[in-house]
Amino acid sequence: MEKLIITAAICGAEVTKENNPAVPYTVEEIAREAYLSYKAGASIIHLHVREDDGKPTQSRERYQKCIEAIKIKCPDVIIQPSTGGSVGMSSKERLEPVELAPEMATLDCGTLNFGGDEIFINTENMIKEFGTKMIEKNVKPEVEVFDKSMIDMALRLEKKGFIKSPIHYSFVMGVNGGISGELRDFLFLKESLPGESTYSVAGIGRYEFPLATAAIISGGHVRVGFEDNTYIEKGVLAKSNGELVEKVVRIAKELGREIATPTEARKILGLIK
Ligand code: KMH
Ligand code: ZN
Repeated sequence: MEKLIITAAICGAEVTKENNPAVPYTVEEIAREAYLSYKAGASIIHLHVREDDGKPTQSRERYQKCIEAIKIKCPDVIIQPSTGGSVGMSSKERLEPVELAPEMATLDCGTLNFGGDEIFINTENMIKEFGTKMIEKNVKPEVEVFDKSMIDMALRLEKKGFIKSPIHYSFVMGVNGGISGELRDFLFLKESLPGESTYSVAGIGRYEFPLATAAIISGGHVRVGFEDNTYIEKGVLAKSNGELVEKVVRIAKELGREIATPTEARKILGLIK
């Protein structure tokens, strides 16, 4: 089996310091959380950024500052900005970090309810626009899958030339409005992928570690972090994103799966030959 790529989603756009005081907002806090994750074994940082007061932003300048600060502490880590941003942002805003030509960025492949009255909008034309921009900037997309239909959309757009193959997917499972975090649904997603694909699994809340374990034993990759879950175990807040990554490393070691370095992750994802 390939080595395990661990992605740390350190910040997100929805989780706050009220959920867990260790959620990073400032450039320094974001760089520190990235470093603790990297030191623990993460090779990819899935990055959202905030203003100092915690307000989510897609500002290119803020991303630039955070990326520079992360690179000082983690020179070889893969940085994957979000183009999802937060619910309600325009396409133009969301695409801002792609202008920096990062190695990777997320590509959300469908619209879904996001709890209450929130709708996370990703129309077909938006996905085409985002895919085209990523091809132009030579950015590898990570296709975010909140439901099975998003795999089908990515495959249609791959055929039409808006997404390059092989596609790397991230199954984000257990969002209120998306597919559940049950094992049956994970197997359904995984078995729907063409053979050359790679995929990572992010379980929301209590699904984080059970789905990480399922991904480890089935040859997938894993995402953990405060964006998805702030608890290290039931009722106990994690002290840092690093602590969540350490737990995945422990599970992987017990199950005989080695952890990929950033260079190994680049090879697995086709970022380098
Ligand atoms: N914050 C969510 C609305 C992504 O990073 O591409 C979208 C999200 C997905 O987090
Ligand atoms: Zn995200």
